[in-house]
Amino acid sequence: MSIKKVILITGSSGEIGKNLINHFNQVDSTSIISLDLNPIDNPKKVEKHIIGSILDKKLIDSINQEFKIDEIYHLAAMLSTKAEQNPIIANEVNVNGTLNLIDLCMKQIASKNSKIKFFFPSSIAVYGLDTNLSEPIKELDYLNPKTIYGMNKLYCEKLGDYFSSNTLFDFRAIRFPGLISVNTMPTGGTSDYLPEMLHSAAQKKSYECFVNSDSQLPFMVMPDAIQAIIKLMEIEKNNLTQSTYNISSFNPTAKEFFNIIKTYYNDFNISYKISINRQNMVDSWPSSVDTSKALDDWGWSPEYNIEKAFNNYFIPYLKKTYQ
Ligand code: AKB
Repeated sequence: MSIKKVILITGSSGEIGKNLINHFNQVDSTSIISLDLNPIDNPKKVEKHIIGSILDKKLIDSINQEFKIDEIYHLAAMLSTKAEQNPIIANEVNVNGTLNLIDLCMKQIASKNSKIKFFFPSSIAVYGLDTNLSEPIKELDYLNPKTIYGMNKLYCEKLGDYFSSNTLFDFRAIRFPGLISVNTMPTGGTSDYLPEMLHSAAQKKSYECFVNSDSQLPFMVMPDAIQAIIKLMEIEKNNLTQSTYNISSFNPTAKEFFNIIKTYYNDFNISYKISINRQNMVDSWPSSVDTSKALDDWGWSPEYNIEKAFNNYFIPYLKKTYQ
């Protein structure tokens, strides 16, 4: 009988977590241990769901005692808008929580003397721009985050590289753009305006947008995000020239996205009530990122451009869900 790969997913009830569990649930050779402050939708999809905090060191230690873990997908985090409202708590969750999971890896390596892979979801928030730039931003450019969330994510990237001096600790990270999912809604993010807009239209509601109509960020659909995580984690380490990569697919302004939605939901209306704090965050992030290193090192490119996203992903699902 083949031995199953044991993976631990933190933040398993979040947007990426839910979709990652759905992916691994289709993979027979994987045993999922999930950890979140909240219950998960379908406990049958995982070997064991643990309700608890990544800050609970006793809980993390009990996980270390109970399981021999092969991979960790550490998705638990406080996103940018909520983090900016609670910077001290955000730092505790986003940094010390991550350190607790890295410490778990060190203990796992010490006890089983075998490799452990660690996936870390970084963010475009690690970039800090004072003016809007049209050229795509590369991984080493403008690493001057203006938000606590971006600072947290950049520091955790550095922690991953630091602990990789232990060659059995295999740290890999993606700087996610805004993500749009049909089956989940974001909470506490700043890029939430596009998914919120789309879901409002699908529910025949108007939408009050918290950033101005010219706001422009890189985005991608959730299926591409999940496939990118899998692809990055499966590629042989010697193909990678760095630990952290940009990925993205499309970058419409809020107005452009609204205009496309309008072609499917012609009664949909939008208004703007700008949140200056959230506008400042969006304005400090790049409108586009250079994804060539992900293509060169691990062959990644998005399956969904914005046209395919609407025609093959958003509309078929949303029209069926909100008939
Ligand atoms: C957020 O808005 O905080 C996240 C992100 C872009 O990292 N969605």
